[in-house]
Amino acid sequence: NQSATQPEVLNASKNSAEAFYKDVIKGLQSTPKRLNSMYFYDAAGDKIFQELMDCPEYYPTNCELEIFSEKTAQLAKAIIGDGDAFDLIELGAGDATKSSYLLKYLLDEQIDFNYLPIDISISTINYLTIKLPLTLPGIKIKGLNGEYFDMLKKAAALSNRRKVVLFMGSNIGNMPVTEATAFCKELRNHLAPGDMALIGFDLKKSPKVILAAYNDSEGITKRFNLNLLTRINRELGGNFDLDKFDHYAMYDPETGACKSYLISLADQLVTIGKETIRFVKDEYIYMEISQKFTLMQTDQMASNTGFKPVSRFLDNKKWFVDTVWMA
Ligand code: AVI
Repeated sequence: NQSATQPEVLNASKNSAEAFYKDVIKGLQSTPKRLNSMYFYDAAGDKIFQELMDCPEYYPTNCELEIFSEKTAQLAKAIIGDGDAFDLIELGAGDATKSSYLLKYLLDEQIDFNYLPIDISISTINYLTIKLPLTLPGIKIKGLNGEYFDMLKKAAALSNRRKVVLFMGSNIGNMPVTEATAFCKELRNHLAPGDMALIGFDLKKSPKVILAAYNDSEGITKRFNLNLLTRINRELGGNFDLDKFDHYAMYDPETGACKSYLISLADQLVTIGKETIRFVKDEYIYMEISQKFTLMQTDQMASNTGFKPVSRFLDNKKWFVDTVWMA
């Protein structure tokens, strides 16, 4: 049976090139100019993000890795419920390094679950569906490539088991708070009572520590941001000159917003397909928000969006939290 041995991937991004073009043009024709950081993750962006996760200043990955590697049994206990089979759905799975601790534990304990990683990056999904069955024999995996809620709908159509949705890595921080709230509400709408969400939030801490993570000394974050311009050049026929843009990051301890910008170093015209975008010197493109939270704000987010916070897991430094919410 050929299909049993093939990685299972569902790909819903048919019109993705057109949507990417429209989004980029709309963002760059807005005042102020902006680009959506969801487009950071092409194959090159995935690689730069890996480098970033290995760099000493970028702490969130290590904090969450500590939680998943040292508190695996407690995490598992929090999501297993009464022991019935469930679907473990991971939004923005990345390379699943952290969740693999949980997956291995569940497999070792012979818990019946399906693992459904969802990621916007097809290269990530292809990698996971090939790699995980090798490193975690016996895992039942189905990769879903596309936007989170489109794929959650697909996941719901595939089974009516209890769902546990992982949304780790402080990915929720890449939305402004109002959008994150709307996101959690929509997530709740895709779930039934008894389903769960495990969400990773980066916590407020020393502003210097936070800023350094988004302004690393090796310039990896700068390359990560500039890579989106390279991607636009390649995929959308753009002519950005990367030497004419610099990276600027700032953290506001009051609001908890850490923001990244690309600053135009000159008056310049950039062509993308049939559109021309004018930049004046020092004009910025707003690239990304990485919102930081207090524990109280995470609880408020749960109750404002129809969830009940049931447990939370922190790293030793208390820099990062994985919260478990019940729908
Ligand atoms: C994926 N996301 C949670 C990262 C973050 O920390 O906001 C993306 C990132 N951007 C710059 N560094 C890392």
